[in-house]
Amino acid sequence: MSARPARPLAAARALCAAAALALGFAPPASAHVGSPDTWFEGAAGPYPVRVVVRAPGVVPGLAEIDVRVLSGRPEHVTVQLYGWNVGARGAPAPDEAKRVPGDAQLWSVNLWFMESTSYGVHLGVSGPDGSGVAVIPVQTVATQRLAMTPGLAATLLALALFLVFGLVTVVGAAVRESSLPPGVEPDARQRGRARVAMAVAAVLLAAALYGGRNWWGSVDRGYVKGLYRPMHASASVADSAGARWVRFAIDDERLTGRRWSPLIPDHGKLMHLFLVNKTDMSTMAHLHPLLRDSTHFAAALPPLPAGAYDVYADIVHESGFAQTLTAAVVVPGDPPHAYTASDADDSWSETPAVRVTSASGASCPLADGGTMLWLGGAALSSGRADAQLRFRVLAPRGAPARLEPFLGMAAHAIVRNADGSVFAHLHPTGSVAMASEMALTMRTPADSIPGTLGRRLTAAGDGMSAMPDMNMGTAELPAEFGIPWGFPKPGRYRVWVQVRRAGSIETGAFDVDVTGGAEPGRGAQAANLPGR
Ligand SMILES: [Cu+2]
Repeated sequence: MSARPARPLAAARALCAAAALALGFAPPASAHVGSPDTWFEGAAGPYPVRVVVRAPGVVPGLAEIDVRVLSGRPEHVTVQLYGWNVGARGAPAPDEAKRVPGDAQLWSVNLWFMESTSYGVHLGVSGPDGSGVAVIPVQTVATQRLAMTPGLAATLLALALFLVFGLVTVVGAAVRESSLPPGVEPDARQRGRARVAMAVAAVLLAAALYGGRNWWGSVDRGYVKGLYRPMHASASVADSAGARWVRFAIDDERLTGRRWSPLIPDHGKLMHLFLVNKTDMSTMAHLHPLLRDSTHFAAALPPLPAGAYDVYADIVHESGFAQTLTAAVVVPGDPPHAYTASDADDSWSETPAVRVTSASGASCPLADGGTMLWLGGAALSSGRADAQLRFRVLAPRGAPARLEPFLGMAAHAIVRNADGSVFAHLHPTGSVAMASEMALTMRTPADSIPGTLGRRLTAAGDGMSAMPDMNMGTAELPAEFGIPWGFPKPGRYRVWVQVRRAGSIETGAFDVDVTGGAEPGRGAQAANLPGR
């Protein structure tokens, strides 16, 4: 007997149910709001790479993948799509990327994403320095319905009219004179029969067109129904036992009576909850709520200024599917309450933001007396894979700061635009959720039962030391770091950057005016997305 599961069908059914819940019911535009592209920085074996996957916004759709091999002598760059629950045998053959002329480091390839699901893009790089693979989590969801251009509609309509009238004419001619010897004129009876046949043909064609229109409409409605609709969530503030709590509930009616696909910890936390002051973005809190049950979370609320707040919750499913849920909450002004953090890594910031210019960058004073520099010189909007926001942190006396890992990362950036239609949580590794990368990398065929992979990831030291390139331990980090990202659309953004120095979390805040026209690329489509 083999050691396979005794009831593969049952396991498969459970898996499908989990997939339906993680994917079918909650397919967001990746782990972010209003920024559908995936940014990744990591290593494919000996080759450091920076990658951007431009989401097509429709499924099936063609994604554009730009790969920058930062050093080494690559000869081949390939990409291969693995569905989250499908191994190498279920993956299509790898596609070869081509060099982009005029840029020695840049490679590009277009890839079809056929389903709305969680994919691991396996990026292979090989050459005389050896070969290696990086796994980039990409979530494909349909976020838009492409409209037909007037030109195409007019052309199709003209062709259809030509075919309809042509067919009716052919039927009439066939009935009228197909059986006549050459040169003989049809008589009145034959003309009459032809008119009847043409009328019948016209009615049948009209019925076929009507049926076709209904079919077109139902396919269209089905597609629109399957479009991204964020899971409904709500947040509230409650005082209990002398402390103030912010509660977060995932209360979407689509979850009623269904099992919720298991969550896995990202940076060791099941949920990262961000509160941003709605009116002026002057306050940002980054909390890690405790799990009350599978859809209810609560965190001690820091003493934030009273006001209306936008709430963003980052979660990752076992399938590697990451999503950001949104809600809103009003923080009341009274009574003053005692605050004890419910999670040691919770933080909030009222740091006044400094304005960034693309030429000179900006310098933001930190609470510990040090400084965070936004390094100038980079474009504030970019369509290619070399976009990176760069920062340097200085200690109070101006020397490079000795940074420590904060939640397993050198830095965390939180980006929100002025109207709240864009929100992103980024790291030096890009926009991908670390937990997604781990889930897609560590998944084995034995993880087909919901919950198994989550337990294994949790057991692997809060998921922090499970992968070699993420295991920073307590090693000292460089004072300067880059965060690969491109702003998805023009406008005013605020960017908060969090690092840890001497045991405390320091937050820098920057205001950025992103102009349009700087090679908008596919990002221009994102501007049309319903962000939330
Ligand atoms: Cu983070």
